[in-house]
Amino acid sequence: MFRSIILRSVLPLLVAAGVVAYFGLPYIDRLLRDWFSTDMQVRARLVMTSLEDALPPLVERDDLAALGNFANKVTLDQRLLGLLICRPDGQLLFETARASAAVSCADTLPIADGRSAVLHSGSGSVLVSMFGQTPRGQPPYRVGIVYDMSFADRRQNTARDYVIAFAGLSAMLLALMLVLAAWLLLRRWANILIRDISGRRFLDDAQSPPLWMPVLRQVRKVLHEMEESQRLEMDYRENWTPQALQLVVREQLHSPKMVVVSNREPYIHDFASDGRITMQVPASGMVTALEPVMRACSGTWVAHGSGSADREVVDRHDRLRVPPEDPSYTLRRVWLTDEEEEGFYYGLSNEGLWPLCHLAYVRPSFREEDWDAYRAVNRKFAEVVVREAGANDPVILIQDYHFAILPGQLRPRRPKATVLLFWHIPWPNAETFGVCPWKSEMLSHMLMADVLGFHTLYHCQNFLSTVDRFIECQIDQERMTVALQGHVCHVNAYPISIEWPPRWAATAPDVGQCRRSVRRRFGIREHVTLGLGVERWDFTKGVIERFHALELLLDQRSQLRGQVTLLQIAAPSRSKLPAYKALQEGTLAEAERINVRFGTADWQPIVLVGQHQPPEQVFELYRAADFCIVNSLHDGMNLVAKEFVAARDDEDGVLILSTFTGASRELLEALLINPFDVTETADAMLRAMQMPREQRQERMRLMRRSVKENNVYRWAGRMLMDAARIRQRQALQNVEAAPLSQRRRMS
Ligand code: GDG
Repeated sequence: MFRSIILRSVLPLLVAAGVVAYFGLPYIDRLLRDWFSTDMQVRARLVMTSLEDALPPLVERDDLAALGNFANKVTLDQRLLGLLICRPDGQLLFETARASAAVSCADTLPIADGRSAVLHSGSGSVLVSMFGQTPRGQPPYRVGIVYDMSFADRRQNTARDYVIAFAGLSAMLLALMLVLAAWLLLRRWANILIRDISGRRFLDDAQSPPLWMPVLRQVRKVLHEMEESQRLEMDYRENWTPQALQLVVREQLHSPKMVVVSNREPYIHDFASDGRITMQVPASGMVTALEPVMRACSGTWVAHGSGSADREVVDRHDRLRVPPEDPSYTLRRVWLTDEEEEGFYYGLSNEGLWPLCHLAYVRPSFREEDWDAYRAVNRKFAEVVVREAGANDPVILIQDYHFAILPGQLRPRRPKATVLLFWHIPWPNAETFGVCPWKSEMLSHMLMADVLGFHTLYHCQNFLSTVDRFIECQIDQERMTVALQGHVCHVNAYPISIEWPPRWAATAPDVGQCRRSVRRRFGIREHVTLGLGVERWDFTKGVIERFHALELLLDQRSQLRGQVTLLQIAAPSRSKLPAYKALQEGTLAEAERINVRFGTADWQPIVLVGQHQPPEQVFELYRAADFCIVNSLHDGMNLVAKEFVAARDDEDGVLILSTFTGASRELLEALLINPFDVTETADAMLRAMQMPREQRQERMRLMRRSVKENNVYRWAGRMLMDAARIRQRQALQNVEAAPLSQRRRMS
């Protein structure tokens, strides 16, 4: 491109300058010569005027010596060569030495009186001006004043050199200006054109290709970006990816400081029995969902450092970069005392709010000291978040029921922050929530968030009617907003999901191999149908209920004994709490009872693994199973169901799913059951065992498409796009509210 600009504009200009110089120089020469001649003539006339009075008596006396002296005085001017005095017929009367060397009286005959002519002699050119004199009583004579024209030649040459240099330089300068103007015009044109086509701004200042980059390459680069961006925009609807999410953060939120806050940390470091430090990814739906989002967006994740070796691996600011294999964000650990953990985590969060929000019929406990600890820990996190957020207007994503009052604690400290609170568990109806002794304080603090997210519309509506019942505020049911003390909170449903494609898919063995390896590991024979359950060991997940359903099935259909095994992974969770301890004991006892009742030497109806499994092994289990059962009594979403579907790239396997999970709103091709109905659950197990392969595949195909489209990048992307819209609206309101003088400064 640069070469072509040179060829097309600079060269023609230089050629034009050459042509002008070639044809113009003789003209300039003539012009200069005329100027000098005229100048000489004027000078000659002046000299003649000064001679006019003194000359006639000297000529009359023929006093050559006096004439010589007189002439010497007059010809002090270096350029004046001398004088000639001739008779009109060419006879010499007098001449100075330098004049005679250049010209004779005979040479001057063609020059009329009062005229000048340039004559050329061996020593150079001279200008001779002739003046006729007719003194009274004397014969006429002519005075020739001879000027040296060689200085004019020299000047002419210098002047010509200057003219050529000036013309050349001007041409160069013009060419350069032309190139620069063309460059800037093209750049602007390309930018405007592309922006017009796309309706968006692609070249923001930070991203603009450097000025020196050839225009065509710049245009190509911008077109490429546009194409990429359009592809990502199409992806928004069908195929959300980490790149699409990054684009939202960059383009719509303008890359703010992102801070995620949760109780559970994504990586836990513990001391093993031999003293080594081990690392574990906890069994947590929140971590499963948020971790890939943070990998894509980066930023800081603030969480409770709960591992026994957590302090060993952080820096002096309690931070460490994760994930260990490819660090892309910062984990900032917050330390809690045993008392804080007791009241905040075990107490109010898991003995109060967790059972309150899940209709699993476990009675919530509310203790004043737990509430105090809850408030204190929220305050502690608020301090850390404010410090980590640094900037004035960060985006803060608060996770779950552990931090219901955090939005209210952050708002006064960071009024310009965009605060999102996502509630990972169900929201009960107003009546149920009404039993919480601190409901008003909790709700009004929650409403200080800008965005309040739930998995389903149903939970949103429950929340709005709870707020309506207990808080003095303005609710816009249509827009789902709540205005409280001048702050507007947007309530919306964002169904959470998992990363797509799943991380382990690239390295997992094929399904056949997974089946063989899992069966070998757990002693399950080839012909036995393998049912799978994977959960955090929690009373909401319906583990004992599914055992009862299997028992009923085996009881009613004795031919199925020896034909089906339920492999149950139960990762211990909140084991300190009485309800969870009782659940674990109850689960173990029920599994044993059923195994004793039906089991044989080479077959067990239930294989219960009460231990946390590495995530890649969980993935292998999903691939090995014939059916997966998710019969939660109540579940915000349930990611196990989605993980099972995502793991089945062989498009096989049956999902049994509780209608009391958020996931059942999306995975309609699962066998949907009421988990409280043991018979229905048992029937679903039977259907799963008997379902023809084509039907299994058709259902799985449809569910896979749904999980792929509604993946976790879409979940985060939709929330962040809403956050971006709110930020833009707030910025506009600030501008409109500002006094005119301030507005001018802003713009
Ligand atoms: C809450 C809401 C909502 C389980 N055992 C192991 C293990 N897991 C993983 C699963 C899954 C996660 O734990 C459980 O996710 P869920 O969504 O089922 O449930 P919660 O932890 O209760 O999560 C829930 C979720 O938040 C997200 O919003 O869906 O409704 O209750 O990813 O794979 N992971 C490993 N070993 C195990 O033994 N590594």
